[in-house]
Amino acid sequence: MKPVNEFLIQDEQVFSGAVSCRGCGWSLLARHLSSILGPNTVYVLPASCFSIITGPYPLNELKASVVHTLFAAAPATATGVRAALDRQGKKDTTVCIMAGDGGTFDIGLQALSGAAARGENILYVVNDNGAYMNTGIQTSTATPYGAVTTTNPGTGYKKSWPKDLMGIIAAHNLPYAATCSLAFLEDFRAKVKRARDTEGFRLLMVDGPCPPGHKIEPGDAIHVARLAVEARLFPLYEIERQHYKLSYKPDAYLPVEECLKYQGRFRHLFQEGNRQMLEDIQEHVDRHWRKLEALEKLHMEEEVTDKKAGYFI
Ligand SMILES: Cc1ncc(C[n+]2csc(CCOP(=O)(O)OP(=O)(O)O)c2C)c(N)n1
Ligand SMILES: [Mg+2]
Repeated sequence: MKPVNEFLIQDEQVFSGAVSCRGCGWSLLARHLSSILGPNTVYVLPASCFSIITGPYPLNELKASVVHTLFAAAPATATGVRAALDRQGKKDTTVCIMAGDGGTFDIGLQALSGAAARGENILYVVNDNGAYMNTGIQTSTATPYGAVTTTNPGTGYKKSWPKDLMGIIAAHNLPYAATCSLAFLEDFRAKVKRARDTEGFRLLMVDGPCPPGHKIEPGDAIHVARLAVEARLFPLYEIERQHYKLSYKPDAYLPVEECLKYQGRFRHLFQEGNRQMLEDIQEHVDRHWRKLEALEKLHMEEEVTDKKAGYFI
């Protein structure tokens, strides 16, 4: 028989009393991630909300070792940590970066690309909450089209599409990369396990609920995260050496507005005269989904051909 709560964490790797906001994705992410990675892990943290949440010693949240580093430098720092551990023969210690979207899509992108291209044996986890939340909700290149932030206020809402980080990552030919949602914990935990057990540079991108930044009720955080997946705003998929595989295909077609309407950062989209923007977002989302489906199909066709040719035997 399955336990009543199959996600009940037996061996907590975080201390109680996190200083995160109510409904913040960072704490839930850290709790589940660390429960799988275990104590034999070194976390490398560039500046983000999580630097504050995990805190300086002795106020640390994570029970494992933590290295706080510069905004732009987490993959370079992690490279050094990895090399030092390997030199000491500690090859089974996991090195895990936990970074925000600002530290990943923008400021740390060059270091990320370098470490990924070198194939460093590092797990990179990015909590994509769609803005520089820790310093007061400034726009990043992950901020969704149409969102209001403090640097895109009022009618100056963001008018460009977010960067396709996963596309950039796929181009690095990584052994494993995946998108994850805290509303789909079983899927998230399975991907963390797979990433943990893969050698080389791995990346997990997690949709990060942020009640103050997204202007949602803390109690709605997971519900909104679930709607983002159901509406295909945040599709769940895995990429293995440029081969895409969708992890979840929603049964019903849920319009994007069913998710956006809960978030105050999109409130203006529902005002008179702004209907076209909602349609533009829907079209963008539909096109991206079709692209993912096409990439998945390509992968399946290649696999059939490869099997016929005997490559996988
Ligand atoms: C070089 C540098 N510039 C600016 C900052 C200030 N700063 C600290 S955290 C942060 C926001 C980080 O945003 P993100 O990476 O998205 O993580 P989040 O706070 O949203 O979790 C900024 C701008 C800094 N620490 N270092
Ligand atoms: Mg952020």
